[in-house]
Amino acid sequence: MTSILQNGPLLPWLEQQLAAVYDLVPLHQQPDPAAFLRAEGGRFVGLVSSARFGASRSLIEALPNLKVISSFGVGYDVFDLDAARERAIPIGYTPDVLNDCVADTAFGLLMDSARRFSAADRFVRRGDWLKGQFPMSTQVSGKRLGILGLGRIGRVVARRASGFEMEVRYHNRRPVPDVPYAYEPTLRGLAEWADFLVVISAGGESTRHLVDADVLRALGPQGHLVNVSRGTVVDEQALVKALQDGTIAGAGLDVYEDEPRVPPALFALDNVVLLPHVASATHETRRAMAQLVLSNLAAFFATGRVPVAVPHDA
Ligand code: NAP
Ligand code: 8YV
Repeated sequence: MTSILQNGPLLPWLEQQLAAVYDLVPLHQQPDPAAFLRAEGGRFVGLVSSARFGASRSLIEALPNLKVISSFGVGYDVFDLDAARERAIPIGYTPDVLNDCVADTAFGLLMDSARRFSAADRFVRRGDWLKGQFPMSTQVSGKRLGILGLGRIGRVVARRASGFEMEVRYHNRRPVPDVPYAYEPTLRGLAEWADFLVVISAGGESTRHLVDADVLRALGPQGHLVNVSRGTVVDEQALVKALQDGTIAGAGLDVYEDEPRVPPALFALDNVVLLPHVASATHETRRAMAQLVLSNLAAFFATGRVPVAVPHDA
């Protein structure tokens, strides 16, 4: 049986499917993972991991016979791509199948931040409706939507916006051909123009703290920020301050800089909606992601190729 190392917990259904076909060993269940890797690292030809747990250089180097990695998730910011490339190890991942649910979540957070549904729910539960009216909120339809990262998911967010008659502009490093949305060459310019700024770029070093205090000032006191990308893209301390002092009106967050730790200062604020990184977490999407993890591995062992792999130049 082919030996596959598992880094971090996965969907139970996926773990069962993997264990039925491979000699699957969960590293996180070993009493001393480092000692286990020293003793047994040579046994594994495959590594299965996720956008949450990734694979560090030291893990990849501890597996001298590793030939393939298969990840549950589309973000690859927690994988050491150089370490994998040096040994020509392909990294399977799960793009596209999660676009709809992540875009839906972005739009849900946008609606919630503007219309204050979560805050209104808390108001009703506290019994405050018996004492008076909930304050008015902000209209979404017909407004301006800025998208940081018009990639696979960003384009679906833009399509959702057309149902709300919103005008869409975006910022990437490069303009995207064949889209009907205006390109803003700077993120600051996009934030200045937008009523809502949705962050759905890639994570990693190249996007670290792109949304900083200056960008939040440009978004302004009527503006709302939504982040479904990675916590690292937003300077979290600057965001907390901007929400506290009214530099921006509100925010909807699915991701944080140090998950699962959320800055406690945010718990006290009524103008921020906090989700625990669940944008892709529906039964349908998670099953489709799991299928891709399996089919990427199966194809590699049958043909030597991973059909859906992180691009070589990523
Ligand atoms: P994608 O198709 O690769 O799109 C990424 C976009 O980010 C591209 O438009 C890219 O444009 C832009 N970008 C990358 N670096 C940039 C930079 N330095 N400055 C400005 N724009 C930059 O990826 P996707 O499939 O849409 O996924 C996007 C990300 O969403 C993933 O990487 C992941 O981190 C996150 N995600 C989160 C969840 C969740 O559960 N919250 C779920 C799925 C995905 P250029 O290359 O032209 O700059
Ligand atoms: C993952 C994600 O489900 O795909 C990504 O990049 O962030 C989520 O869809 C989550 O990180 C678990 O791996």
